Amino acid sequence: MKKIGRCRAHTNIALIKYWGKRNEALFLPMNSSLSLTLDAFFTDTQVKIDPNATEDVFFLNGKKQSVEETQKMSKFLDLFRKEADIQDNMIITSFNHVPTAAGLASSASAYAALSGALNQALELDLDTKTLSTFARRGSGSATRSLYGGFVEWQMGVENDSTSSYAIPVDDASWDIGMIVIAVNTSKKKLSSRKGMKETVATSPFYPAWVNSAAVDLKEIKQAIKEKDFIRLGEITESNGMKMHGSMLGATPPISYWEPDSVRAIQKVKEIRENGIPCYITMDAGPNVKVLCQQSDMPNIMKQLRHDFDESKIIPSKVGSGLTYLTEDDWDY
Ligand code: 2P0
Repeated sequence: MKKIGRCRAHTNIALIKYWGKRNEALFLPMNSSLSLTLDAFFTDTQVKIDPNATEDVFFLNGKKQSVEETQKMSKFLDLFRKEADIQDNMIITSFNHVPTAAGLASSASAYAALSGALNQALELDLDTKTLSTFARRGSGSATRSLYGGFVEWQMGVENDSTSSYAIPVDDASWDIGMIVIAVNTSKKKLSSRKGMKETVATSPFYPAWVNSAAVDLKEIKQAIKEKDFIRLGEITESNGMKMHGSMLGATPPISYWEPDSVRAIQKVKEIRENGIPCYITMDAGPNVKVLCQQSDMPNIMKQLRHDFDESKIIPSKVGSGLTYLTEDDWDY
């Protein structure tokens, strides 16, 4: 056994959203989703297998994590221990490179990087597709962070855990970019996990959301194939809004929006009406992400700066898939 593994994974933003599980224990989603991996936000993780350690230890950004956080992590590590048929404890050291001002959840890049580092440390040699089924069980969205560019997370069949994995769709190397407008970066009051569960259980719009997401996925894949940016943007914006619509139908209603989210949406619409194609999407938080062409980014950012503080506008190029790091790369 190698004993040490190190890996980098980038975060991703869904263009066709995942919002609800059909099997909570196995993190099997209600619908397939599709995302764009972002270069600007990533997690580096090192796994050290330590047969002498009496418990798992988890450091995040140089800080030892609480018993509660570590136990959550240990449950995930158990999946890999079982696969490798070992019982050793592990020291996990993780660094998140998500600008604190970005307000982006890091669970996607975190569980993807951890999965890669475990694969290496335990010498499991799992292929990326199989590894994505492991990452999925840390956080659903992590499934998609194993690949770069546009990535599909296939919902799979019934309760078969091995059938729900990520596949690369396109490397998105055709003038694609994203700008994050960070509206509010404090921790959200309602977690995605709870928010999606309540939406599935109580929203009468939920079945319509699931049906619509399937149609959107088919169409967005066609738009990607044809490199049709306008169509890509239109479907992205529409799909995100429909997800938020399904939440509004929950009892009690769920909304992650804030006044500045609406202000950002209106601004993006205005920029679009002035002739630059750009489209919004939002996740389980108030921040607004703008899908655009990379060549238009300087112009869009200039216009956004009229209404939003410069520190709140964060551009990103398209990100790559998992990168295994050497000892030399690990300069923490
Ligand atoms: C997504 N989100 O597709 C959707 C859109 C938020 C809105 O995946 O319970 O942290 O760990 O599987 O992946 C956020 O939820 O939830 C998310 P769990 P996750 O990106």
